[in-house]
Parts: sequence; C-alpha cells; structure tokens
Amino acid sequence: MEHELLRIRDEALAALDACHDDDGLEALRLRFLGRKGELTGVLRGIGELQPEQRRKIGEIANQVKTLVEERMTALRTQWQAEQRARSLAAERIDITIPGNHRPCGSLHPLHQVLDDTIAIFTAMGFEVVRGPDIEDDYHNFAALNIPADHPAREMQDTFFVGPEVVLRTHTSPVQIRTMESRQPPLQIIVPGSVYRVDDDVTHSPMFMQLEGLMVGSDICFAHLKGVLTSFVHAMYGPNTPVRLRPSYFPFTEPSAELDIGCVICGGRKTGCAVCKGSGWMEILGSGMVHPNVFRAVGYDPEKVSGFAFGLGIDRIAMLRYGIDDIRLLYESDLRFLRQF
Ligand code: 2NM
Repeated sequence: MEHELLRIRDEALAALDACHDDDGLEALRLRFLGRKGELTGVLRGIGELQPEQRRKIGEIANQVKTLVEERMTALRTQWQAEQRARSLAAERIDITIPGNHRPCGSLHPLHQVLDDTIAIFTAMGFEVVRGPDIEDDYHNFAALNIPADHPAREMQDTFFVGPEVVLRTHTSPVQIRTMESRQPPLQIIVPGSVYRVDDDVTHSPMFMQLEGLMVGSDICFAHLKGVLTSFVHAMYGPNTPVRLRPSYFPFTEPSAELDIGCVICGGRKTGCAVCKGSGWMEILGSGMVHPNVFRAVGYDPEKVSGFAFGLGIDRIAMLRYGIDDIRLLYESDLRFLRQF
C-alpha cells in the first residue's frame, strides 16, 4: 500500500508538470482527488488495516494528498499571475498621446451685457419680471397712452400676428400686466426680446430690451436721475459723464433721454464716428409715468408716482465693445463671437 501511494504521488506530480491549462488541471483533480479518484480509493481502504498500519499509511496518504493539492494550488496561482501580466502588457496605455480637443463655448456678448445689466439693477433692489412675446393691442399700445393714430401702430412699424394681436414692440406690456395684478410699491426690471419692422446697420427686427419701473408714494425725478446715474457708473466706470436731455414718449411726462460721454473718443474736439463728433452717446429713454398709464391699471395718479426707463441691450453692448454693425450680434458668426 505504501508503494501504491508513492506511485500515485510520483504519477500525479509528473502529470501536473506536464499540465498547462485549467481543463487539464480539473481532469487531474478528478483522477487523483475526485470521489472515484485514485488517492481517494486508497484512503477509503485504510479503515480495513490493522491500527498500527493504519496510522502509518494514513500519515503517508495525508502527506501525499496535501502535496498534490498544494501543487495544484501553486499552478493555478502561477497561471493567474501570468494571465494578469499578459493582459497588463496588452492593455498598456500610452499617456504621451495627445488628448482629444473639445472646443469650449462661451456666453454670447449680448447675454454677458444682459447678465451684467440685470446684476446692477437687482443690486439696487429691482426684481426681474418676464412676460409673453405675443401681446394684444391693449397691453402693447392702448394702456400705455399710445393713441389710435400714433405712427408706432402702423403696419410698417409693428409685426401683426392677428387683427388686434402683435409681436410686442417693447417690454412695457409686462409692466402694465404687473401693475394690473399688484399694488405699489413696485420696483421691477423686465428683460426680453422685442420686435419692430426695422433692419439696417443700427436696427435689427428682433432685439433685446430691458425696461425698468419704480412706483411708490413719493417717487420723483431725482430718484430717476440717481438710479440711472448709478447704473451708468457701474456699467461704464465711475468717471463717465452723464446728462439728461428733454424728450418725448406717450407713456411718460416729463420724458428724458440719457446720454453718456462718448466711451470711444472721450469727447475730444476732433470727435469720432460713434458719437458723430458730439462727444455724447444716447443710451436710454426714461421719464415719470404718465397719469393715464396709472389710470389704465387702476392706480390713483394723485396717490402714486413713479419713473420708468427702457434701454436696448444691443446698443449697450455695441457701445461697450465698439461694435459698429448691429447685425454682427445676431448672425452667430463664430469668427466674430470668438473675440468675446
Ligand atoms: C422707455 C422710455 C420711457 C416705460 C414706461 C413704462 C410703463 F409701463 F411703466 F409705463 N414702461 N417703460 C418707458 C419709459 C420706456 O423706453 C425707451
């Protein structure tokens, strides 16, 4: 029996030396250690031996079994290590290859200027309100004290969607809707797209406007001047000259346009193309809200007063960046946009 065991040991070790894959290893495991395996058969017969023989043969049998098992485990471990080394070699990454270039977009200059403008007014306590681009005649014109025969109502100035339905020509109808649904005090700004039948180097048929409205019990022209001067100084620098010039709008009385010292030529005597030699550039319109506008929304003009203003974001952007053709802002030409 002892010889039988040593034969099994030698055969098993020789067979394992010749084995090179998992299937072969599993076949050998079954052949020697399986339920019907050679070594198992010997171990089973041990019970029939004399006690002394049993201990001796049992000890040898266990040594053989342990030896074969350990050799199998060692083979498996070795193969796994080899396999891992092979896949690491195959999957090696060349970190010196240049990466993929992903172009990064940026905010459109109009939106940069819009965001800055909104930030300046919200810092002064104004709240952002928005409304529909398609409006009825009443909110776009009638409630704003624009009479039936006013030129702004003509086909050649306004885009009509239906008989009494228009693309808003300013954001003022949002101010009307806000006053209709709320009571003073009110301090709002309304950014948004507006539409006019107009298309040349300084006019686009769709453009972005921002209007503001402040209504309370004692709002006067000094508040208008203070708020708008603060805006100009925040947007163009604290030393920018400001002047108010009398003007006319149907929805305000008195009305004023606000000019700033030309940011291109600084008002030098020789002048420049942007301010046409005057040294001043117009940037917004404003005024004290007309009593008829307050009556239209159900406010008592004897009890409340307010100022309003409106500015074109594209004009603010053109002056800020020295752009001389408004259409550049709406053509999405990347050669132009990449400069911002
Ligand atoms: C401007 C100029 C002056 C204006 C007036 C109103 C309203 F609804 F309160 F009456 N909103 N915006 C206004 C006043 C707009 O744009 C050049």
